[in-house]
Amino acid sequence: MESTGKSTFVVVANRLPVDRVTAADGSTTWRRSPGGLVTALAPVMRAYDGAWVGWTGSADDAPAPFSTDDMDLVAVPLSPEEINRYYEGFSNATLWPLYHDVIVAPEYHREWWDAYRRVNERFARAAAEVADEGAVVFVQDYQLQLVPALLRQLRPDLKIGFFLHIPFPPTELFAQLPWRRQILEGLLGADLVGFQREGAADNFVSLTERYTDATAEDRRVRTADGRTVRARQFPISIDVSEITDLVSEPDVVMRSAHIRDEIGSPKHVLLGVDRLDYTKGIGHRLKAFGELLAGEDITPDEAVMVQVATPSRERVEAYQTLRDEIELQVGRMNGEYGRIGQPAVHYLHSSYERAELVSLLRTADVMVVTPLRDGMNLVAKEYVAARTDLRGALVLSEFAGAADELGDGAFLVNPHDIDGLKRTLLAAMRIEDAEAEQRMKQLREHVLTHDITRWADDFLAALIGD
Ligand code: ADQ
Repeated sequence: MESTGKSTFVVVANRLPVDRVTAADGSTTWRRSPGGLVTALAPVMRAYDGAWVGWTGSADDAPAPFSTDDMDLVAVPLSPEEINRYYEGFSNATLWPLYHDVIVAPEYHREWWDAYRRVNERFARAAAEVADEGAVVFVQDYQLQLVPALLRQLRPDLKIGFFLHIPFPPTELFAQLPWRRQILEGLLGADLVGFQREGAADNFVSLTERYTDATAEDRRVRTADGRTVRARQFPISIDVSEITDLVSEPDVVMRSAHIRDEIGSPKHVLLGVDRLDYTKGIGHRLKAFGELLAGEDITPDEAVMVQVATPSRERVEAYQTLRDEIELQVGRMNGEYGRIGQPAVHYLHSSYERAELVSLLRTADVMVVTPLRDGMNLVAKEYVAARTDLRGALVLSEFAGAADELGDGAFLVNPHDIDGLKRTLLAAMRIEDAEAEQRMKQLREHVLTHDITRWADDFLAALIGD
């Protein structure tokens, strides 16, 4: 359907919340993509005649604005060179590693920065065109950190919020960035800047004092031109009802029992579900599990690991290297400890339907979430939501944002400490039913009362109500 007019609520994100579906006759339609953000914002979209500004995911793709699911969609085109420099380059090979503790060395290239700036300007112009007088604009994530200030220049009448889904690094790391002042000034164009963790908001505030002309008191930054910008944590969450609805489906219950059978009904099923990303600590968890098998703390009959590694950013070099490393590690472990029809690690490099993913979560006795750094980690929360049976144990890295909220019920670990990780995995495997139930109750109490809708409501109330 064609659209549109002006909108009083505008979301700006790298990707549009839809995927193109091509029918047999070549005609195309759009299907809402899965994901918490669009689910959370859909009711706000409907209520306020909302628009979403973003890229379709294909090069040089610029369909005219259109409507679907009560949302006006405004496509921002990217050329193949921009995809390479702005998206794969500056976003995913400069900012992503820099903001995740430099696990991989960030690359600094001036032509990537130029593309980042140009693309951010294009997103800001598109948002400025679609926003009604006095509209609320909600900008998402690290790919678009310049948009708040660029948009404010074009449209000082707007109320602008920004949310960063990934960590915000401390001074010692952020200071490396040749364009640190420009990024901070970009963010300071917002009225409210949201982070996953309190520490990230603190990092941002002290960095603005150090590298811009702003001054700060508590979490309020006073800009050189006299505006106040607030910074605060808004820990993101999941669509709890999506998971609990799936869990209650007979197919999912049956599938979960099947999966356990298919992997040889071991006493303990350990599960990891991650994008194949070097931030997720997949290698560390495999190493710890391998050493447990090597030391005969557990046998391959007793414990099996399932590792889902979703293909991700496959054109970025560090991701190609990581894939080789992980697959080598899995191959070695299976060569060493597996038997015919009975690998020690079931490694699945694939994307899955939600029902299959939830079936896996229900099968896992121990969910192993060991990122070296993670903004939040939704998989940890999805596991908790899936355990309506109050069983299972969550091993969670203290470097995931989720540790702030789930630290009491989860087994917290430092994934760099391989001995600690081994001890924790064993403790989680050997947990008594009563303790598992008590921990899971505690975890569920938090996750069920803090879902994605609450996150969106909290952020927008703080933005609009100031
Ligand atoms: P991600 O780094 O992608 O997100 P995460 O928070 O775990 O990480 O979200 C991944 C999502 O993808 C989950 O909903 C998960 O169920 C789904 N998923 C994973 N593997 C899948 C597969 N094989 N098939 C289908 N679905 C799969 C970034 C930040 C995080 C932050 C989120 C939200 O890096 O720290 O929590 O954004 O802000």
